[in-house]
Amino acid sequence: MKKVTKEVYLKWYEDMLFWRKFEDKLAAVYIQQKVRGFLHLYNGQEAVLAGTLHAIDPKKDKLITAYRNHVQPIGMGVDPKRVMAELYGKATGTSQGLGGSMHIFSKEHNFYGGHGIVGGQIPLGAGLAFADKFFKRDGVTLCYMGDGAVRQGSLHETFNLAMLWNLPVVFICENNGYAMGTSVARTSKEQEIWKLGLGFDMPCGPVDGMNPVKVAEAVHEAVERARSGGGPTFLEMKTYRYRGHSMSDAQHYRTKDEVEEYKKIDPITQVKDILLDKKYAKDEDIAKIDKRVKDLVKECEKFAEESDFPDKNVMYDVVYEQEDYPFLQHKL
Ligand SMILES: Cc1ncc(C[n+]2csc(CCOP(=O)(O)OP(=O)(O)O)c2C)c(N)n1
Ligand SMILES: [Mg+2]
Repeated sequence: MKKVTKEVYLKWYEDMLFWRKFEDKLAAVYIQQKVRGFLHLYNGQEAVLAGTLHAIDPKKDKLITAYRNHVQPIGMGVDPKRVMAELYGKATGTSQGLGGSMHIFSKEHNFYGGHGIVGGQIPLGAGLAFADKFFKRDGVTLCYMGDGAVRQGSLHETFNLAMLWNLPVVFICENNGYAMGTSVARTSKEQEIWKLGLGFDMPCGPVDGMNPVKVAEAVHEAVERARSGGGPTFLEMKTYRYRGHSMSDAQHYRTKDEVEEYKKIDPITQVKDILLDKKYAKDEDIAKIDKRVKDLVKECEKFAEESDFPDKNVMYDVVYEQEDYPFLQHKL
C-alpha cells in the first residue's frame, strides 16, 4: 500500500472536514427549503471514503453506492460546486438538476451513483465488474451498501454469481448500526455482518470504519486481490452516523449518549490528533485548513444559489422513449 505520510494525513483531514462541512451546509439550506426531497447525510462515516480513496486508482476503479452519496463523487474528482448545484435542482448540477440528492452520478469520474432502492446497487456493482472482466480492463468496482441492504435477496444472488464468475469487485457494507430507525440487533441474530461472506467462500472480514488507515489497509488488500484475478471480497466497515437517517428523523431509537460515545472516536478528530501529536501540523496550520474548507463551502453555496433552474423543456429530453414500442400509441 502507498505509505501513509504526513501529506496523506493532511489531505485526509482537509478532505474529511470539507465533506463534513459541505453536508452541514446542506442540512442548513434544507431547513430553508432550498434543497428539497430526501437528504441522507454521511456525517461520521467519512473515514470509509478517505481510506478507500487512498487504496484505489480512481482512473480505473469504479464506485457505486446507495443514496448517502454526496461526498463520494467529490472524492472521485467531481467539482463540489456541481454537486451542491444538483442538490439545489439547478441546471449546473451533475444531472442538470434533474436527479437531486439520491442520484448523483458522473460516469467520467467513475462514480456510478446514487441509488434509492435499498440493495439495488449490489447487482449493478457486480455488473460493472463483469464489464471490466469481459472487456479485459483491469479496473475494480467498489460496491457500497448499508447494514439494512445486506438482508435483501439481491445481495445473496449477487454474491453467488460474483464468486462463480470470479468478478473484480469489493463489496463494502457500511454498518452504521441502523437501517432507518431499526438497529442491526433487531433484524439479525448474527450481528457480525462480514460473516455473510463465509457462506459463499468469499474472503471477508470486519474493519474499523472510523479509522482511515485501517480502511485503506483492508481495501488495498481486497483491491489487489480483485485486480490480480483473485475475485471478490466482502468487508464490513464498523462505522456510525451522527445525524438522523434523513432530515425527517426524530431519532427516538437511540440515546444522545450513544451518539456522544461515537463522537469520541470521530475520524476527523482522530486524524487531527495524529497531525498534532506527530507534529505534522501546528495549530496555525489547522486553522488555515479550516479556513480554506469554510471558504470552499461558501463558494459552493454561492455557485448553487446563483445558478439557474433548468429550462422546462429539458424534462422532455430526458424521458425514455422507445420508438418501436408496439402497445401504446405514444406519438400524437
Ligand atoms: C427496496 C427498498 N425497501 C425499503 C426502502 C426504504 N428505505 C430507505 S433507506 C432504508 C434503510 C436502509 O438502511 P441501511 O442499508 O443500513 O443504509 P443507511 O441508511 O444506514 O446508510 C429503507 C428501509 C427502500 N428505499 N428500498
Ligand atoms: Mg445503516
